[in-house]
Formats: sequence, structure tokens, C-alpha cells
Amino acid sequence: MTDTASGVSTATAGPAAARISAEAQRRRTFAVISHPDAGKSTLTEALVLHANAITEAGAIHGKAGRRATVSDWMDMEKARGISITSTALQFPYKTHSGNTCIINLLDTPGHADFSEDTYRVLTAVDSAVMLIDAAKGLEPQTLKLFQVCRHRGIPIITVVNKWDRPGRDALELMDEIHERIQLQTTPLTWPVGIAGDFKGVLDRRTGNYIKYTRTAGGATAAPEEHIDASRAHEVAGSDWDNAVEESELLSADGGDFDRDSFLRCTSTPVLFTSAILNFGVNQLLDVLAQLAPSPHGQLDIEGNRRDAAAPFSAFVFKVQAGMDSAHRDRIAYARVCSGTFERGDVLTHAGTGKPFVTKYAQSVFGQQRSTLDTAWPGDVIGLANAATLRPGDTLYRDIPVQYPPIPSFSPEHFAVARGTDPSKHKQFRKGIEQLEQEGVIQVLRSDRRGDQAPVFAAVGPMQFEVASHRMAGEFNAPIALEPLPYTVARAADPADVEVLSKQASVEVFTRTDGVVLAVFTTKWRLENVQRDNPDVALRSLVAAGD
Ligand SMILES: Nc1nc2c(ncn2[C@@H]2O[C@H](COP(=O)(O)OP(=O)(O)OP(=O)(O)O)[C@@H](O)[C@H]2O)c(=O)[nH]1
Ligand SMILES: [Mg+2]
Repeated sequence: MTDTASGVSTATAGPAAARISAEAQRRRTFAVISHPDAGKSTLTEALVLHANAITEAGAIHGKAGRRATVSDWMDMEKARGISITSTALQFPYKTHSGNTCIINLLDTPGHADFSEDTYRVLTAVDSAVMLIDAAKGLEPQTLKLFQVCRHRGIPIITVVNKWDRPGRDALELMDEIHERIQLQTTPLTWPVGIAGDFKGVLDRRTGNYIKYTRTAGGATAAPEEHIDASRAHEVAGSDWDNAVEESELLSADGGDFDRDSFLRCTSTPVLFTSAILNFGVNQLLDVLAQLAPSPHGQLDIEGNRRDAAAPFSAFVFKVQAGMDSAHRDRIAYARVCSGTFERGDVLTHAGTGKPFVTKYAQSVFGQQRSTLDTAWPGDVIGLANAATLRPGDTLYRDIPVQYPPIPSFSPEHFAVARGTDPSKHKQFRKGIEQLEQEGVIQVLRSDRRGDQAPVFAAVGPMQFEVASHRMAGEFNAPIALEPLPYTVARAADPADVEVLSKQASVEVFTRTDGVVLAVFTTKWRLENVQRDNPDVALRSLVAAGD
């Protein structure tokens, strides 16, 4: 195969290639996305439970009686019951036909303030599970994330969650999705019983009734009974008749599953669940195994596809430290795009051309890690002690490749950071450097403010809280943050720094990546400055909502 611009063959030949293709084919790498609170972390836990990777949901208990999930491990997440950073979990799932899939699941934070993290994860997946709260329908952050998926061509499986609680009418929810985002819904299951009275689902592919049974506190997998359509009315009465009638309406309306349009991102299979009761979770695992796309190579920076059977390549989509208080080391998460990974391999870092030794490769399961010996396309690998790696970096073996960089979002919140304990100067510097490299916050500097008082820049104010919390708890360097009145940032040319610095309500900084940022109090101020100085080039950065 000649797939690169230079016409060099990138595919490995013979049995090795066949093995790589087979391993790639059984992998499913997907993100769980939605507006906050729709139940992503709860569903993640339920998926892991049903795949038999843990024996009891809520094995780790959270504060205030709320059960913590395997994917929410940070202190702040447990205390508040929200996810602030994405989590990777890898586990096998044995399908009913006896094949074993390898699932790489990425649970993302829903809060807009952490959307940069979610966006980075979306560069690393082959599909997404989009959650909708049955009572709320399509919420703003879900809409934004959907647009990102559509733009990137990521196929979407829709899950209507919290069906155990009173909510909207199922057909009405399908109409909302169709009308607001022009996505044809093709439900694979249809609820038996209205929202708040979840009895089971009509399996639209077999026509049979799957009846669910509650277990105490939803702690263990919910038993399900498969009942032939001919007996379903006897068991579920008019709830079954309604489900059949509505399912026929869906068929008449083009609502039957179609693989091509699903892969093109113009239709979406839909499932109904109660993540907290573990209802519908088996069906989602089966759909992921049967219908979700497997890794199929990756587009490089020039737009050429590197075949999955080509020699090893991967890119880093996330860097995270402080995962547990006993081990403060940091992990770079890389998505394998092609080839086979073997621990100890010497790779090349595409950005610097330097060798990269992979002695500390790990497989990740939330907070837990285990030594990883081999990995295949689609897998997420954790590289520990990888101080040189940043989000967006490419690693490869044999045939060079460079994957596209991951853009930083345009910050909209700014604050000066000052260490409150002068004796902790070294820790202060180290902490800021670490948080900046992980992308927890952006760090801006200027001669005017000096190195003792760098400016934190963020998409949302909760990033500041995370940064403060980690500076104090992890680096023992407490900080005070003094908000600055800016709300808009633009990239500027170094040659224009002088002109821009003289403007009122404007300040100019250099970001750690070398980009010169001009920040403005309001967008009207920006427009005025631009009008008065037509020769100054001000470029937009990627906005959180793009
Ligand atoms: N009744 C009911 N509650 C649910 C269900 N799924 C989740 N919840 C509850 O909804 C709340 C939010 O759940 P999470 O799983 O933390 O939501 P999330 O989408 O991960 O939230 P963020 O990570 O902050 O975006 C928790 O109190 C859950 O117990 C469900 O199916 N039914
Ligand atoms: Mg969560």
C-alpha cells in the first residue's frame, strides 16, 4: 500500500500485518460525552460492571453518601460529584458470540470550563456515546460537543439516560434531536413504560421484549429476561402495545438503523438506559461491539492516512499528574494509531527527532495502572515519567509521521497568580510549570508583571479552582489569585507588541508556547483597537464553542 505523500509504503506486510489488523478490528475506542450530570461517569461504571471488570458498582465510596465512580478519582471530583478531568479505562468484553472485544473507554467532564480536556479526548477516539438526560433533552454543552463530533466525523451512539425518573415523551425526544441537529434517530431499543416507569425495552432488531429487574441500590448487574414478542403483551400489557405502536411509527419515519449514515454522522442509533439501575447497559455493550467502528488508521498533518497496519505510531492527547497522593508522577496518555507497541521499544519523538524509550508503559483503568507489555491500534497507553511529552506530540517507529497538533482554546478568564508563602518559591515555579504542561491552565508572562506574578488564563473559572487546589495540595505552594478584567484574547505578531501595549484596556503577554497574546477587556474594545490600528494583525484562537 502506498498511502503517504512521498509514495513510501507504510504498511507492514504478511502475517504481522494480518495480526495487527485482527487486533485493531476487535478494539473499540470511544468517549462518553454530554452536558454535566447526564450520567456519564455512572454509565461508565455500569459498563465496566457489566463487562465483568469490577464486581460491584460504587466499589469506592464517595462523600456525603453519594457513591463515587471508578472514573471520578480526584479529591475535588469526589467532594463535588462532578468530573473535572477525563479518565481512561481499558477492559475486555466478551460478546454473546464468544469473541472478546477490547474496550478503550474515555469518560469526559461535561462542564464547559473543562471542555478543552474533552476536546483533546475527541481527537483520540473512533466513536462517541452521547448521553441525553430523559427529563432535559438536548442541553447546551451536548449540542456543542455534538458539533465537534460532526466536524471531526466521529460517529455517535445516543443514549437516553435516567429513564427510571419522570421525563419527556420518547418520540418527542427523537423529534428534538432530528429538528435541532438534523440527526436522524434510529432507535435500536424502545422503552416499555414511560419515563419514571421503566419496565424494559423492545429490542427493535429482534422484536422481542427485554424485561429488566432492579437490584438493591443498583450495585450489581441488573438481571434481564428475554421474552418472545408473542408473550410480551401478557407480561407488560398496554405498555408493550404502546412500545410496538411507536416502534412502527419510527420505521415508517425512516427510523431503522443504517450503518452508512451512522458512520457518516448523519444518523444515530439510540438506546434507552438507567445507568443508576444498570438497565440497558448490556444492550449498549453489544451495540458498541457490533456496530461501533474499529480503528482504521489516522490522518497525518498533511491529510494522508497512516494505515493501522503500518509501523507503530501514536499521539499524546493528554498529560496528567497527581493521580494519587502516593505517586505524584505524571502520565502522558497516547492513542496508538498504527502498528504494535512493545514495552521497551525505542521510538522517535516526531517534534524533536530524539529517541524516546518506553520503559514505563502502563495500561490505565481510572486511577489504577498496571504494566503494559503490548498494545495495538486503538489502545490508550500511559507513558510514565515522560517529561518531554506534551498534548499533540507524535511518537513513531521506522517510518516518520506527524499527526496534527491539538490547538489550545482561546482563554476568556485571566488572573494573576502569587505564591502566598515566599519560602516556597521553588515549589511555586515547579507547580506552575507542571500545570501549564498538562494544560490545566495557560500561563502568560510579560516584562511588566515579572516572573513572580505570572498570569493564569483559562476557558472557564473552575480551571482556576483546580489550579489553586493542586498548587496547595500537590506542590505545597499555596497561591492567591487576583482576577484581571480581560475577557477576549487574540494572537498578535511580536512586531506589534509596542503599539498594542500603548492602548488602554489592553495588555500583551507571551504564552509559554511562544505565542504573543493581546488581551482586551471587551470585544468592543478589541474592535476599536483593530479599527484604529488597521495594520496590526490580530488572529482569533480556537474558541471553546467551535
Ligand atoms: N435517577 C437516575 N440518576 C442517575 C442516573 N445516572 C446518573 N444519575 C445520577 O445523576 C448524577 C450525575 O451523575 P454522573 O454520572 O456524575 O454525571 P456525569 O455526566 O458524569 O457528570 P459530569 O462528569 O460532572 O459532567 C448522580 O447523582 C447520579 O447518581 C440514572 O440513570 N437515573
Ligand atoms: Mg462524570
